[in-house]
Amino acid sequence: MTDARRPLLVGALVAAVVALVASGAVAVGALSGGVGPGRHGFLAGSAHDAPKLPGTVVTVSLRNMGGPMMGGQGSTMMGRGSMGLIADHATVPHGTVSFFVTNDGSINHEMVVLPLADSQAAGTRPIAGDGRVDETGSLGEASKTNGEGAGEGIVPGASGWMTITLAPGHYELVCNLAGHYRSGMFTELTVT
Ligand SMILES: [Cu+2]
Repeated sequence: MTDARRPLLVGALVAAVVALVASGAVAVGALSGGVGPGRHGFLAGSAHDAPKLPGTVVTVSLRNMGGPMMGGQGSTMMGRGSMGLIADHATVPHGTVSFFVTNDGSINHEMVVLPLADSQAAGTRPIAGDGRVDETGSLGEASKTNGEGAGEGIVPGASGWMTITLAPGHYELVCNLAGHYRSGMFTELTVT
């Protein structure tokens, strides 16, 4: 270690102490103040802000190992791999279908609806060199944080949603971020 770095270290130490004191003050304030106006902010953007969605609503949970939903349940909560895409419906009637998709993991995820041939099983799509599957024929996706439709991905703890019209048939719900399909982020949806 050189002498030149010492002032930096001292500075960092002072900053850390200041931060500690500041956080302590906040904690004390929260304890004595009870429910303050800032409290509600913790829920902003969470599933509690679910919009009213038309048609049959399919609720989807996106998960990965290490996410908050993992607590003690092990891989049974996850599906088939270290990541999972869990829907509360395996079958829905044809017509208007809405998806309310919550990221219960610790990294960004998304949900894309792809057609599934009768002869094809979910999870068997070829995976390209970039770790993703072909999205040809996609019927739509929920990949916007706290919003509808396509976006840059749903951040941990947030939700995205979309509404589409589905004809009878088989579909696959996937997360197509690099490597996520391979890790288990797919499930089949049958439309009757
Ligand atoms: Cu994912």
